Amino acid sequence: MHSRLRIIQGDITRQQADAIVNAANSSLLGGGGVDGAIHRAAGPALLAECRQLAASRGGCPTGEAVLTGAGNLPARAVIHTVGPVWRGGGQGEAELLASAYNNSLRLAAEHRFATIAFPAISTGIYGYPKAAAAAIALRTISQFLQQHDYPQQVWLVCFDEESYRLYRQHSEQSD
Ligand code: AR6
Repeated sequence: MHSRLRIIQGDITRQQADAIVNAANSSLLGGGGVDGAIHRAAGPALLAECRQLAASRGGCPTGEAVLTGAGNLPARAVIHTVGPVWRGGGQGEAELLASAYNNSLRLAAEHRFATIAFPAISTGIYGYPKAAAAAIALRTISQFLQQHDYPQQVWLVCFDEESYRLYRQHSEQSD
């Protein structure tokens, strides 16, 4: 695993990173899971900004990412990305999941963010198998870090025990 990548267990809304990533949906108007938790913790300023973005650019397509402020969160910014809904694996899900990570990292690099925290995108409500998603997350982030100086550190924040275990397993395999 890349030395600038960390696997941690916890709640992403509590992370003091320059940016935390939200596993959003294309409407950008909020939802359940980590999206709901981020909006609850950030407060109405974040939703107002998301509404503006949704109106001005019609939301965010799957695999892409957009940046907003962070309202009341300890982070400075939120990068909203949209992972794919799992439909059996034959609908470009792996490429779209890798794009969600890459486009989020690209925004962080453009803004010279030192630290960025990711949840396990698509592995909750969107149903992506957790082991396959963990392998893609680790591989995509490691490749990006090899080619870029920013972000300096990436934190993979696991909310559930299973994601934490899978990330650790996959990271040991790729060492
Ligand atoms: N901190 C870190 N990770 C979390 C947190 C948290 N506070 N809460 C949940 N997770 P999900 P998706 C983990 O369902 O699958 C929303 O309605 C969770 O354990 O949040 O990409 C959006 O609006 C899981 O491992 O996102 C979309 O409609 C991971 O975050 C849809 O859900 C992702 O689970 C997106 O679904």
